Amino acid sequence: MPTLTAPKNPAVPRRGRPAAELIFGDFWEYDPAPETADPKLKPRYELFINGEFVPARAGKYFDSINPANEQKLTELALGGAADVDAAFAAATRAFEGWGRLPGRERGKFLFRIARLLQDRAREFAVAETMDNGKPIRETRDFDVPMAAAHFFYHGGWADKLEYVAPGRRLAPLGVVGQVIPWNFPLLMLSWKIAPALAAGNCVVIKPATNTPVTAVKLAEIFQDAGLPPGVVNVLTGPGSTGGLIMAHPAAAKIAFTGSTEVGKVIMRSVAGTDRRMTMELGGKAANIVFDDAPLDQAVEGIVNGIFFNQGQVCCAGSRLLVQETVADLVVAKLKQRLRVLRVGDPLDKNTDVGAIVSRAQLDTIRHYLDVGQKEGATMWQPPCRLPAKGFFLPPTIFTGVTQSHCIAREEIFGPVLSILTFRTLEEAVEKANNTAYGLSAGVWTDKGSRILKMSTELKAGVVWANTFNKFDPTSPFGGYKESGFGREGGRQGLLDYARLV
Ligand code: TAP
Repeated sequence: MPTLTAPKNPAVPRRGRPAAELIFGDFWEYDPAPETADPKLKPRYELFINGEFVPARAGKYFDSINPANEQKLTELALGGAADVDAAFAAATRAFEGWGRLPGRERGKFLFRIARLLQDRAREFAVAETMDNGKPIRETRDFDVPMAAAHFFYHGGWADKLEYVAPGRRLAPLGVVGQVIPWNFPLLMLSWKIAPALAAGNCVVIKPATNTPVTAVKLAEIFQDAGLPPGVVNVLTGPGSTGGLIMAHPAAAKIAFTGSTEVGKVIMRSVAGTDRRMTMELGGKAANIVFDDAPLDQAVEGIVNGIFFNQGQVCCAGSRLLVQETVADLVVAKLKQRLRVLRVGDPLDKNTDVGAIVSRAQLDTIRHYLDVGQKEGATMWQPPCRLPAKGFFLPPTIFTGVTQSHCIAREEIFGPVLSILTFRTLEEAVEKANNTAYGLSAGVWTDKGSRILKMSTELKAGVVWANTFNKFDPTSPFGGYKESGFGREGGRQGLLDYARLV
């Protein structure tokens, strides 16, 4: 039996005598609870072009690394210019048939893909966790089910497209070039592929170099679902391959999710062409807590907002704005909560915070930790034991942050929260909107009228009220300002993959 010792941590301020805190890690440890399903990884994956797995023309491969232990997971073909041309040629041929297929037939393929993904859900969850470093709890309960939900949802639309824009018909655009990032690899694939196929388009898509595994595994599902050859082509490879896809003359539309920096490069490369574009870019969301908010729930929302997926989330609540009257209390409660977050092996079912996706991303985040301290903000991390190998970082908060600090303005894309305060609603709006981005925001308050006022005033594509990071295929998602344009999900997302006739 473990012996109880005096609590080591400062108690949350209260009236009267401070209550003793129960900090789990001080008294006892969880037993390991590793997920053991087989991710069924092959030693090598080829490109998926015209319904077949084929080697890259140049015969080159690159490694995918497990960020939790720095070991090689598998190797993947490195697609180049000739492969991009072959993929677009296959997609253009496939469009002749797919674009004319009745919607109810296209829908059947989407439903089949969704069901096959559900059948292999555990295998995909483990593969995603090993490739990306995110906790198995998240891949199992969020990434994979949500990816299947996107295929189901869009399967349902495929034979009902006349209701997307009542009184008008929707026609597909043709071949769509798509490039996605590493933070939600499977989910971003489904956000991109499902609406494109439902509307009758064919696809050439590139996953990120850091996380290509679930893309090639999803291609196996396309084969098993009997998807006609060429309807979806998956090209693994570096950023330059993404550039070739975005600039390819056969692309009727391009859809990019990634950093604002690369989004700008792509937009410059296609300036002057008439292709349609969707850009889902970076963010620096304000999560705003008023003094009448249910504070314990708000603290859960703050934790979910910035430590979900190690903070590597475009819409992460990376700027916390707290009303001055409750700021000390919220920070104290937050610190208490962070002490019990479990950082470590992403395959352990009890892990809350897994590995950062790559050494390069870890270095970027650490750079921001230095910058924040040099700028004069106060950094705090809970005591935690990090694994000896792998790319891990404790959850981190900065207090004493001002609007001009880099850590309040730039997207860090890691488990780092910058905390600012405000006195009035007007000041909260002004500070929240004082950013180049406009992807998401959160509001915590007891008053419905204040929620309505804030959601009108905040310049963000999504405003969550008394919750954070809630997603649904029916709900359009996208940004303002440097967070991009176009929407994914819902009726609006379908309109971005079609012409109105
Ligand atoms: P990026 O570095 O921009 O990479 C995104 C994708 O673009 C990767 O597949 C990358 O390939 C590729 N790429 C790199 N250079 C390219 C070029 N010149 N032309 C075409 N493609 C190129 O972003 P990331 O680091 O993977 O992801 C993090 C960023 O994505 C964050 O800023 C985050 O906010 C944003 N994000 C936004 C959203 C939405 S919905 N707004 C969702 C998720 C993520 P390589 O991997 O091979 O470099």
